[in-house]
Amino acid sequence: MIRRPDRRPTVALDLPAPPPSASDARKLSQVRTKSVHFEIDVRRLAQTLLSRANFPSPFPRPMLPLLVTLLASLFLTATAAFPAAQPNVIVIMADDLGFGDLSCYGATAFKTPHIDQLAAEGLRFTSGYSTASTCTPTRYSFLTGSYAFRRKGTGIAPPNGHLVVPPDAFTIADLAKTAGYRTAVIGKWHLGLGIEGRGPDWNGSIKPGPREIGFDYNFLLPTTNDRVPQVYVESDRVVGLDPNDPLWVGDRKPAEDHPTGISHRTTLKMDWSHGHNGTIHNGISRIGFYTGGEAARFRDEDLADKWAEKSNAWLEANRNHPFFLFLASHDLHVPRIPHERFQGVTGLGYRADSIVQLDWQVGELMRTLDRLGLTDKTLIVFCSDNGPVMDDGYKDLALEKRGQHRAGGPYRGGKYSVYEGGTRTPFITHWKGRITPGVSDEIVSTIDLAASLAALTGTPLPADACLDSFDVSAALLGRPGARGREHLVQQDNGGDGNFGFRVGQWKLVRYDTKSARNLVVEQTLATTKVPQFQLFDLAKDPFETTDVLAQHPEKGEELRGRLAALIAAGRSR
Ligand code: NG6
Ligand code: CA
Repeated sequence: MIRRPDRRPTVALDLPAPPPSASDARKLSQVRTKSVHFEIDVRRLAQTLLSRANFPSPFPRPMLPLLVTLLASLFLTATAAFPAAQPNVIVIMADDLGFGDLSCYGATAFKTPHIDQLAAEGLRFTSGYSTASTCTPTRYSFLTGSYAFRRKGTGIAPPNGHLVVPPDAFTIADLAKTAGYRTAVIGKWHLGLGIEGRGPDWNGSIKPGPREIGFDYNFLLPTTNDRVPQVYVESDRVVGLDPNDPLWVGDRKPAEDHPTGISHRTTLKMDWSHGHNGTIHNGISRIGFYTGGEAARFRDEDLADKWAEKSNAWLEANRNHPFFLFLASHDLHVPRIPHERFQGVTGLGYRADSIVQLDWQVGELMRTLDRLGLTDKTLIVFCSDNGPVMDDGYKDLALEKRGQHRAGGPYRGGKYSVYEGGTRTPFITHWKGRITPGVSDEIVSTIDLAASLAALTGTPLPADACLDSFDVSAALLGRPGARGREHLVQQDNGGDGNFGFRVGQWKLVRYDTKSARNLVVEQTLATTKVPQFQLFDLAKDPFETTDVLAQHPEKGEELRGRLAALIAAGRSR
């Protein structure tokens, strides 16, 4: 049975803590103040100690729970003045950001000073991974703690796609709520909305969505900005929609004379290179078609400012309460249209300009946390949803203007591939006063944030949820001797039997399709033939150039067997 918390959105006011009840531990885990948070730990600790202690008790057994509660309450009264050990948590997920795309990860062609500061004051991981090499499966596994390849239909979500996280799944947002946090997602969603078979009801109540899977608040770009429609969804409604101008979204041209990227190509402000030739909005043609909702449509240029505005407002409103914020930037996904003030700042084209915009946004967030006095109470995890791509469908000169910049850094392959560059991405943790600054080589993945948050907050994970999420919290905080994952599965968009399987220095690459997409990032997007199985020694060959399967057949067999068993088992935790 999956245990789910109360998903009713919590209000923005600080409510007084209800009195503790010995009979309902679940209720206790949902109460709303930091001081009571702390009491959950004390209660659990006291219970554990009492149950383990082998001393003769002067009290009859049935009285023990009451005694525990009394002790806990006394202890609580005595310690309520101390701050809770549990941090606020902000996960900043960038889009298509490669390992080599930040100056703290070796980029030299431009600077990312705010993210560099985050890394300099925190922990910079050299083996931090997104779980998949495309967006939807990484986000699915981040939220559910289970590998996306275990569930059909978790590949890149289409414009009218339904919510791919089952509403009865236990998510990281549920976990945070169970621990008493307020929860929000702001930014790119791309996990579908609405029920299966119907998708989002754009003109009505868009449910289920984030609020049905554990988030109190959401302000979203529904899919990606190269997909229609260009509108925000707040709670369960399209923002600013005029009921007299309903929004229609579809995958067929609605009328013969509907202007598209094909019929009106010469009018576009950014031309497409493949796909992306449907409805035109803001001079850019998209994947899919839509009409109406004119008043609700946004400009691509304003997305980052909107995320900053909304996240600042939400942080302000929840400053006195534990919070969990999933801040999902759209930078640097296509169409890469940074705000006018960032256009041209790097001289490397809009792809790099969008990285500078992302860096600005991180700076804004840090400034807000400082202003609200929350920097030392907040764990920030900065990560990406997949590796880099140059030409992802628009002629934005990413390739032509890149100069010496290598988006994948020292790794081969990018977005869509299971080579290291597809998922080994920037990964930084920051918690002022708690994390000793440094660099970590431990293996951590975005899928581990659920189990790690459970450990950090002292909240038990239901046994049948978060099936592939490991508690790497000690590694995330850089505790001496702490270990990350022992093994890691990398996947592409899913469904085709393509996997990377890393165990320490060894990496098995399995391509059941025998073809790899985006193996070479610095060229027009292409597919390359590859053997079904390859083995690489990442310690000697981080770029995965020399297949050593023939030299180490037993290692290859071992990893093939382990990967197959792990897939068949349905879980790895
Ligand atoms: C692909 C799109 C690509 C991008 C990707 C999703 C085409 C030809 N390509 O299908 O442009 O949108 O989906 O990217 O349509 S992701 O980062 O959200 O996974
Ligand atoms: Ca992405």
